[in-house]
Amino acid sequence: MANTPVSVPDLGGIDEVEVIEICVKPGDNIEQEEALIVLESDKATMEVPAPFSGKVTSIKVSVGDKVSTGTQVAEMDQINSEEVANEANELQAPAQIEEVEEQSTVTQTDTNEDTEIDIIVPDLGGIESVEVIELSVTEGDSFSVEDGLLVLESDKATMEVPAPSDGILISFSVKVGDKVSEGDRVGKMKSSASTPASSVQIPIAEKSVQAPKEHPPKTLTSEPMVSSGKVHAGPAVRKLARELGVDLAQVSASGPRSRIQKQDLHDFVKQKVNASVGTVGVKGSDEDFSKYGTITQQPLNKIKQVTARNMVASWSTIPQVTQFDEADITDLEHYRKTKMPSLLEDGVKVSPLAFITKACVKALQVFPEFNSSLGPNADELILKQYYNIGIAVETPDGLLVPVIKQADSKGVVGLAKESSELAKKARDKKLPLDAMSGASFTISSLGGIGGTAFTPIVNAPQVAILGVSKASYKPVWNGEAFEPRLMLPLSLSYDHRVIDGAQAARFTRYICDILSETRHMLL
Ligand code: CAO
Repeated sequence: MANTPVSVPDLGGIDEVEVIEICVKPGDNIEQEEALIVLESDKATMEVPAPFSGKVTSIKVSVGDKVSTGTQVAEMDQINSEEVANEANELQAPAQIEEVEEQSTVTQTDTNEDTEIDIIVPDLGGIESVEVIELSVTEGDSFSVEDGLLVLESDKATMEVPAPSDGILISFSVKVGDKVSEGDRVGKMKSSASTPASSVQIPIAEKSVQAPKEHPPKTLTSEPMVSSGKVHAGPAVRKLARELGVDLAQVSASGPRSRIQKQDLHDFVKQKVNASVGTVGVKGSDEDFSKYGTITQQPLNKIKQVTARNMVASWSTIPQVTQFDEADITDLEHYRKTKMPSLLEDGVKVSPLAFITKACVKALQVFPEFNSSLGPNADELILKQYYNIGIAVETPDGLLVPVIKQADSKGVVGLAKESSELAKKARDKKLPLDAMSGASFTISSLGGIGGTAFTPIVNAPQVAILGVSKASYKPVWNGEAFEPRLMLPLSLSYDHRVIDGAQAARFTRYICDILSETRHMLL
């Protein structure tokens, strides 16, 4: 049926309530029972749910409007109008809308000042049992009359049980998650008000128990991260918050009387997701490039996606600096080319990489903090007594980093063989997972390709990575003349939380010195 009016259900005696949230907009398709608007009285919040599944055609109220039983709040088109034609005349929201009366009761056990009184669940307006969703104060907290002591929630309504007088909480006898019913005793408080005789039911809405404020109310909002009675949110928002695992105490409220709206929750989650994108995800562009010209799309394989995530995580969490230097490898290259076998078995060559790996191990032994990781709270350094060197390998599917384990126990030829085998396995997709774990330092060599320098990204949780570029002859002043020397560019990126610039310069220089003196390599 088209444009069926939806009205405020029976408010159980309350004259007027305020519209505090509009949860839908015209054109929205919603399910039966989904909230259309949220209403609030002084102490209770309730949703007006959709009486049937259908399309919202108009909203008749605005946030801040006062409405009463029977006020029309929206119009909806029913999805299957034939089935419900008979219901057309009675489209007030269904009876399960729980209105929570503003009546809470206390049972007083003494008439003196500072007397102990029980905190009792008030009239729940016909609802049998509700859940305790917040204990808003803790033992010893002082509060003022009307401050929320605990929050109860049914499927569709949330209510605070307010303090019947100024007082101090002695204890709660319930915990969050407990189900309670009208009349249940949920705790004890010490009242500082002079109140009527024992066993009198005191409607909280009546301010008859107001007393001089001997105990200044505790500012609950000053307690960090604790869900408190100062968090105001409707049942739909609370439900969504629970589903998303969001602590409402952390969400800024934009609604009237500091009430958290659904949009606030969405904004909060969006903000968190964006903030954590660096550690958990990779964000691309949502721009439509096809408006500028022809495009094709190519899915990224798993290796590239994982690499992207790791890079983003490292880049966004580690303050990285790159130190550049050059090693004179003229003599080393002469040695390699004349003294090393040109080909080992299976066509394996001893490339400069094997010497660089050996030099790195020696440097790591002298500068142990480069062979470390930061502890979980970033307040301690975990120094590794093993030297497992990751070698970045380019494969058709992307970058893989197999690890030469116990590189300190291997000679140059052994290192050359192993890195060559690992690179082959990586390219043949035969690398077992454990061959890529446990590295304590990484080398990324682009020396076989070209380039003068680059800034590799630290392979977290390691703290440093050595980039190697292509060696080239350069004129070097020997004190008397320029000499052509083969210079190898090195780029060391490091975690500046762990390593100081001076240490990085010394470490890189040390590697250069080792590579410059062939005899080091023969040890
Ligand atoms: N300077 C000059 N020449 C170099 C050199 C250097 N720094 N490093 C290697 N070479 C030479 C080698 O001697 C070899 O020459 P010959 O064929 O004449 O002997 C040639 O370049 C090719 O070497 P290579 O690249 O096949 O072998 P490698 O041992 O140097 O490197 C590996 C092996 C696996 C590191 C390499 O193949 C590779 O995949 N590199 C890419 C790594 C990468 O993508 N890094 C970027 C990651 S982002 O940080």
